[in-house]
Amino acid sequence: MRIAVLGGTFDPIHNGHIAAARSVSTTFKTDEVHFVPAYSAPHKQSQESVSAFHRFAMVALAVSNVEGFRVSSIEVDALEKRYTVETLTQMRSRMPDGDLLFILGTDMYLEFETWKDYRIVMSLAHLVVVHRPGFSFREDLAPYCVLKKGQDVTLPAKQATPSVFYLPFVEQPVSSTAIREACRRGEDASAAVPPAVWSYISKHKLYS
Ligand code: DND
Repeated sequence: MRIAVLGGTFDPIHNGHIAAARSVSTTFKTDEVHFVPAYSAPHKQSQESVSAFHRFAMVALAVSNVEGFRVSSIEVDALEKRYTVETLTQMRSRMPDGDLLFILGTDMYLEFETWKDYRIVMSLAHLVVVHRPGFSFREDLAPYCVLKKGQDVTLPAKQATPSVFYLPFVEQPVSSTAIREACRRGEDASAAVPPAVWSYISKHKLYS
């Protein structure tokens, strides 16, 4: 079993998240991609704009008709802040032998050594860093492998040494912040999110 995990605040989930997950899924031939909405993001001082309930619901709507994509309640069920190291430890205990990959954008990788027990995170899962426009890939943290689109990838058999893969070909300029701001201005941001998510945002007037 090979599972890729995309953790996020998803406030809201958008087409950039979906496209990044698709690229990882295709490149690594994953069996499943698990989207893990945070109950409360560990690194953000301010509160999320909308509740974990709404953010979870939007992720569920976005992935429900995509083969191999799942939404995981592992963090929202905790009803408190969860660190990625805790989430991956829990996932690893349920799947001791499979391949676990953790997806993050270049923006998050830039501050990765500030994450709780980041070295342990790297021993629990292969890191897959996807390019996020405006944020360069850092080369100083760990050995890494830059992948080309369509390249065949062999994962190291054991997690003895941390492995970091970089996908430079993901090119999605969309952001949750821009979507929230557009909604606040009363603009149409429907092109940036899956249709079911836009209907949900509109129905519940989430960011207006
Ligand atoms: P975000 O708040 O950045 O999520 O959180 C990302 C994950 O990092 C969550 O699972 C957090 O729990 C975890 N984290 C952060 C800090 C500290 C710790 C853990 C810790 O354990 O100490 P967003 O919803 O904003 O984004 C989700 C992911 O998608 C991120 O990795 C982001 O970089 C990426 N992304 C894009 N990638 C490519 N193109 C785009 C993207 N927009 C977001 N346009």
